[in-house]
Amino acid sequence: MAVTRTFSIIKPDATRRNLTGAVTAKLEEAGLRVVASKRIQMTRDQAEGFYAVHKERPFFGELVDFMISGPVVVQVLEGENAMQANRDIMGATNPADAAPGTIRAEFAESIEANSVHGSDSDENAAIEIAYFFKPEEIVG
Ligand code: RTP
Ligand code: MG
Repeated sequence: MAVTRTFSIIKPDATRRNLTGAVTAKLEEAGLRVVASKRIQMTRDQAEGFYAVHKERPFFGELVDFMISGPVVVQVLEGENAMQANRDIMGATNPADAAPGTIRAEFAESIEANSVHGSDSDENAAIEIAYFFKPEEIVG
């Protein structure tokens, strides 16, 4: 299997509860390596641009409000089949459906305040990484 990169966000519900380290530990235990990381306060424009794909969904406005409600930690993760490995350790979008041991099962508060984002394809991973990081900020 190829070593690839994916993009992760530790969402405001997790930073608010001081779970940045706990979430990152789960990612590392799953074999992923953090090769870039920064804590930022997203602007409304930045969040709307990031979630543009969800613009027509009924939860778009609430999602943007939530994502700018506090700091987030944006990260680039590297590992074997990183996108899928990250999706697996994140668990299902709704924590009620998330498998035991996953980040969302252990930490998420609700379907919206679900602690983490992870890219859903290698193609989107590349787009999302470039949205937040310059190449020289990523050190593999
Ligand atoms: P993510 O993009 O954050 O990694 O999560 P995902 O792929 O599992 O979920 P997606 O369908 O892409 O939805 C993006 C985020 O929108 C919020 N959401 N709220 N109120 C709702 O019904 C609802 N559904 C989704 C969640 O924060 C979800 O992660
Ligand atoms: Mg998604």
